[in-house]
Amino acid sequence: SFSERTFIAVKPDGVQRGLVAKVIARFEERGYKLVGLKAIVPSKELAEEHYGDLKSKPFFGGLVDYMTNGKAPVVAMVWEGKDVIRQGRVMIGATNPLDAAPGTIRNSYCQVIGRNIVHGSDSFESAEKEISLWFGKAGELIDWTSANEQWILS
Ligand code: YYY
Ligand code: MG
Repeated sequence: SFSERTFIAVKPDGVQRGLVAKVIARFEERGYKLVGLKAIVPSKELAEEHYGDLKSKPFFGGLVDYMTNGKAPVVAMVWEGKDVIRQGRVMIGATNPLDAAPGTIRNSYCQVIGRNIVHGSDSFESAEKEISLWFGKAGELIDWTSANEQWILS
């Protein structure tokens, strides 16, 4: 059956607040498959490329600093499954936590836009770009078969 991959990251505020497991649980419990995971303090270059489409925004400098200053790492992940790019965005909720629907990650754990704890790719194109940016090295993503798949997908 058709499946796709998305890039999901717990940002440094989420790591600092001990919310890594909560974020992972949402994706794991829905039956999505974890194919890549690492804790990383991204370089400035990586963060600037990741948020490249926001370069002209007034918050860009602060955003890059918060992602890269090493007060906590980013927990970077790739999740695979049906419609996971769009579903991941729905599960995460609106960029501004005050607009995020009840039950979403940002509604459950956040109050302000600049500390919204989690990132998710917003399209197939950004998923491709972000996965290769954060997991570009050979062997960092694992192809494996979940024994649960037949119960989740058939
Ligand atoms: O994809 P998403 O994270 O929901 O929002 P983006 O519009 O891509 O912005 C990325 C990131 O930038 C957002 O999660 C918080 C931060 N940000 C901000 O600090 N202030 C804004 N007005 C807009 C976004
Ligand atoms: Mg975005």
